[in-house]
Amino acid sequence: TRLILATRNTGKITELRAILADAGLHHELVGADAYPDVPDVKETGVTFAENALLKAHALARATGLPAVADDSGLCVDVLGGAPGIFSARWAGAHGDDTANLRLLLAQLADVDDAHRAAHFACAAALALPDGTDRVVEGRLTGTLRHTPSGAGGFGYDPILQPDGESRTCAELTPAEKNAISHRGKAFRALAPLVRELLG
Ligand code: ITT
Repeated sequence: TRLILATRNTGKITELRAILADAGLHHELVGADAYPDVPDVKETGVTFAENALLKAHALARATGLPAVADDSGLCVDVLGGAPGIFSARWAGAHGDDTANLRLLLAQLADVDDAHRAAHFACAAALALPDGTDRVVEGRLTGTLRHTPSGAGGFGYDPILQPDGESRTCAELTPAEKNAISHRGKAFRALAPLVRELLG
């Protein structure tokens, strides 16, 4: 069966292909870019789960095929959970990872190491054309560095150092990141639900 990945974020797509294959899902995975006529859904939800479901349902409805979506972000304790669901457009323009990271570091410039706790969160949603859905979440906790380090991954990876690690997420190999990441946890939990509903 064909399974739509309801995202245009290439960093997510690369990770999802590896995570879903490792979880034993062998569907033909097609990114949202394969359906250019389907307009992007407005992410009007107030939680990661709501937004992931909105994205999955929009693609499933428009294509008539099952769709999975990822809504994710970085939640910083000292900022009351921000940027959270606004992580992709924290500095204004949607998806400007460099500007988002730079603004966040500026906002945290005076925050000492003891108060730089944060976590990545990911909601993984599955929607079928008939409206059936499932959603699960995963987290990766850590602390935020003062300066970026590493060239792997995407987004805020160069500043998040997972608990128990001496490297940032951007310094981990892709397999190391997927083994502990919010996205890895969420989609490994979603995989059996996909299998149950799609076979
Ligand atoms: P789609 O809606 O098309 O999936 P998007 O990039 O707009 O793509 P989100 O609204 O879920 O997706 O925003 C996620 C943002 O959170 C992303 O832009 C990153 O800045 C950040 N983020 C999510 N997962 C991350 C990860 O594993 N490492 C670093 N940053 C991450």
